Amino acid sequence: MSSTPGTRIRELIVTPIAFRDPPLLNSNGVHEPLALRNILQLVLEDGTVGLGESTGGAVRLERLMAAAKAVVGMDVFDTTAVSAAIDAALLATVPSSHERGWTTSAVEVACLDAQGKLLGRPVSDLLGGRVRDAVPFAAYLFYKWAEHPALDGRPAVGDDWGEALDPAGVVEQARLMRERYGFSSFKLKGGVFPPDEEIAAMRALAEAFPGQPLRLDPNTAWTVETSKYVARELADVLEYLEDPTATIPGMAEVAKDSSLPLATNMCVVAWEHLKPGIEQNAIQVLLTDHHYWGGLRRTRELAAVCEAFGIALSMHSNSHLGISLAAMTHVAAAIPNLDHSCDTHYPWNSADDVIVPGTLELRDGAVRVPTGPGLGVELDHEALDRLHRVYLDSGRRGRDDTGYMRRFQPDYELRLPRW
Ligand code: GKR
Ligand code: MG
Repeated sequence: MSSTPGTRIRELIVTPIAFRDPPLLNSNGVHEPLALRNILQLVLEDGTVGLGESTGGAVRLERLMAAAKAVVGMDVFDTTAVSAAIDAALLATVPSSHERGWTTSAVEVACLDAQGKLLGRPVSDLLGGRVRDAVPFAAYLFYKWAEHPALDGRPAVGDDWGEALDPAGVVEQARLMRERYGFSSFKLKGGVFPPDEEIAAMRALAEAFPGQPLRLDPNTAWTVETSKYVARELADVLEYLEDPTATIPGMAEVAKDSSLPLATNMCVVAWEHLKPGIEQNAIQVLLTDHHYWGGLRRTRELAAVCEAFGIALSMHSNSHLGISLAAMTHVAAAIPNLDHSCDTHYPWNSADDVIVPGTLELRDGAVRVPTGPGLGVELDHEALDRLHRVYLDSGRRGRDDTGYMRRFQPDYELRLPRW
């Protein structure tokens, strides 16, 4: 591809950061006090900067650094070649296409942000234009402790969400989520307590929020038989049940027995999983995630595949900040067949954002699609420097929910399925 002077990539700067995260429980343990992300600044020869955000940790950081070497001198509009160059650079050391996808995706988002800035158009326009002005999100509810307990001389760290360890606590958290952000659909992260307790929590939510969409995601904490049982019990309560059990064949077994749609962000996470997933009718809803499906354009293509095969679409999230939220919002705005509100961890982490406040706001359970050039968000350099220092000082280089849980419950074991 020929390139206009100035549109070639001069440098890709990757900055690892750490930000506060509450003690959220899941089937693997509990979130540590700091979550990790990598922030990308793709600098073009003319000085334009495209932003990206990806999961954190030393392993992903190293791959992004390899990508940074591979893309120098390439044209920012040539995203297919940019992704191919990164893929080729990682192939020998990263055999999984899903794993390579995390890296190519982050860089593609930064390219699209830069393209939008050069053209003076929002990223949603580069994806075919927005079909909605605001993107609906679900309240992402977690069982949680009231605070991170004191540890190794560090005092306890509380937050303003309180404890949620039973149905009443979950309903209270949902009320707070609705009060603060206006959410009208709710997802509970399950796989923490025995299934009957989580069934009771979902029933309590249904009673507290009649007619509002609800979903439950135990991250494969259950056997096929337990999953069938929960699916039967909650058939009239949930819009979908997410990853009750592991693997495509496991999910297919549950689906045979259930009228409740099954959703995943765990067993279909790469292009080669689509064929078996569809052939075995393992899933009825796919949670897309541009962070590993190859970026925003590939997510748009994935939506078309899902449309062709009658698979409904929702969106997955991990702990994240505003650059990711902006990217999620742009791509969700450009997908006609988005059937469910998207997931977001943003309320848990937004206090430590790296973007200048003002553009992105969760209001009435939705985020208005930014209309400024590119992603429409601006990097707060001071916040980035501060969170980078937090990362360096913390010594943390990966996520370990299980290890952290063991600090408080030494006999805690990671067992999947647990029930
Ligand atoms: O943050 O604890 C968490 C979630 O469990 C996250 O790790 C999952 O990737 O949100 C995710 C999901 O929907 O499975
Ligand atoms: Mg999930």
